[in-house]
Amino acid sequence: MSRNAEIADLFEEYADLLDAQDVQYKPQSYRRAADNIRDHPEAIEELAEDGPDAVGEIPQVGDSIAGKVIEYFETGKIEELEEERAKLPVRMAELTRVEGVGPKTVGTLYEELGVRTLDDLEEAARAGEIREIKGFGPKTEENITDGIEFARTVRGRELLGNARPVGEQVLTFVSDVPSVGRCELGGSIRRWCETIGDVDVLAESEDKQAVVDAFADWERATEVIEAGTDKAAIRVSDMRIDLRVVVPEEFGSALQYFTGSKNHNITLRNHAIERDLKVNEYGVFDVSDVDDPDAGQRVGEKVAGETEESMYEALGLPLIAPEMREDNGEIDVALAGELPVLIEEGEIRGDLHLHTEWSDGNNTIEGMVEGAVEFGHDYISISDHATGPGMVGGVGLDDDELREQMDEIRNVAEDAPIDVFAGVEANIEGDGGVSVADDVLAELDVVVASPHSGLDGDATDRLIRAIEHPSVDILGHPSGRLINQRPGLDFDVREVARAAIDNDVALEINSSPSRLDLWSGAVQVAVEEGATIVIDTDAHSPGEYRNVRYGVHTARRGWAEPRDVLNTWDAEEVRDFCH
Ligand code: DGT
Ligand code: CA
Ligand code: CA
Ligand code: ZN
Repeated sequence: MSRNAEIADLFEEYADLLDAQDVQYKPQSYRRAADNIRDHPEAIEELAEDGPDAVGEIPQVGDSIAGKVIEYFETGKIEELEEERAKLPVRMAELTRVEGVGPKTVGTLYEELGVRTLDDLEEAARAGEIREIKGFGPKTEENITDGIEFARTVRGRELLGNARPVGEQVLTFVSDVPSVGRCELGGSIRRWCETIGDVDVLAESEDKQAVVDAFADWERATEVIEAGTDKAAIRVSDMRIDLRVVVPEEFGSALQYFTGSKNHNITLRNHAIERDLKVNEYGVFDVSDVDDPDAGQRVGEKVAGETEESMYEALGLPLIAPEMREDNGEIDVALAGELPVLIEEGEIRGDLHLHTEWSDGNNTIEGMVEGAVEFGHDYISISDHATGPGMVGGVGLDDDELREQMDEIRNVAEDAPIDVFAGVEANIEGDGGVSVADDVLAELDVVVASPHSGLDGDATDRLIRAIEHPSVDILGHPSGRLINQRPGLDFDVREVARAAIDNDVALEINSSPSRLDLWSGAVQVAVEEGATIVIDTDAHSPGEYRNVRYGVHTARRGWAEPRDVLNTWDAEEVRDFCH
């Protein structure tokens, strides 16, 4: 597991800090470098070992950036970044979480009002100071006030897409500590929740102290929050990592307990009590001959604990996938022997929503095809933005440009080793209309329609009208939410799912970590109704094809089976569905 994302984050922060001070061009080049580092298939720490020239092989990474990468691996910091941090001592990530507040606004607010934190920002807004700044005004101030409230409710929870790579790095590190046998992630990150409070890691070892010590000494830890005899907590990449070390006989029970969710565990415990069993982090115990089952943690006869499977088996249940452990009826369904056979990452065969430099993507059609071949897809659909509401700065293609691009896609498709469909991502207008001429839509293979504007209020009718358009095949990121930034549209998921079924439209799980839209609860309703789901990445570069796993696990959280998901089907079946 590489450290590419960690380095990319640093350069993005650097770009934000420069942007905030109105530095021209440089931020853009740092952002491009960050994107390419994040997407690069080779581990950057290994390139760094080979020296600056090797790092400079990454596209858009010049001598200066390569030098900073080397500096970071050698000294643990980048001097120039430290200087910028000192010049602008603000909580950039926290402040830019407020919708409508970007790095430039943060720079201005710091300069004019000394705003460093969310609290400062709220105080300034409440005192009416923001409207006084040149170029701001009462409307901006009002938007900021609304945004702060939302930003507060999400403070401290990291996106799964940021937490998961860090969690996997921790796992690799702990697994390599001598004496460690099995090692797994637990908690919300193992259940693939869309946001993560802290990262839980569980290891088995007969030498707990040695594992705790190695963990607390990890070079990646920026802080040791606590370190005891069998557990410790450190901070890595601004995230809290909790480690617990247990003996092998209790690994399964501890993993089951610390995976949660809390409510799943409570329902499981009640189920156990009805069977004269006691379940906790130390095992499953038969307490039928015990006077007081609450007399201690390990009372009764131990009947399971070494593996998670044995835990569930002792309770008369098949193993329930971590993604399903949310107390949504999974224990009853498991008891009835009716657990769904969940979709798996390897079953995805294509991607039907992605962008090229024809709109706001950063690669060519050929480049995206090549990336898809490497990733192992059988087919993709090129779906650049159409012009329309929500598309700013001339990003979207008009009808003529879409026709021109269609010719180009057909050309590329002829020589491609996989199926390449001609698609579009059209905008859903305020009344549910679709922002591309009907005759153009009719010629395209795959039409995605998504909301990009007017992203609040109830939108059930608006979405259903878009679904009813005869050419629409996929409802893209249906709510338009951005996790931790804006809540997006409200709609009746069941009604939208029924309309989708009636009109042969697939409902998208957009796998972009800040979207995950549909979210798991909505997927569960849609799948229960019998709707078809499609798991897309909305990739703007080939590296983003990898994000599909976040969509797959969101689908698993919504109990989806492979047949429920359009892009587990073969290219011919997909072509038929979208005809
Ligand atoms: P997070 O970290 O807020 O994203 O969510 P979790 O689910 O990872 O929660 P966390 O880290 O507080 O605890 C990890 C697991 O430990 C949790 O999923 C279930 C278990 N657990 C923690 N506290 C309790 C509790 O009070 N009762 C029960 N039954 N389980 C608990
Ligand atoms: Ca946790
Ligand atoms: Ca925890
Ligand atoms: Zn898109």
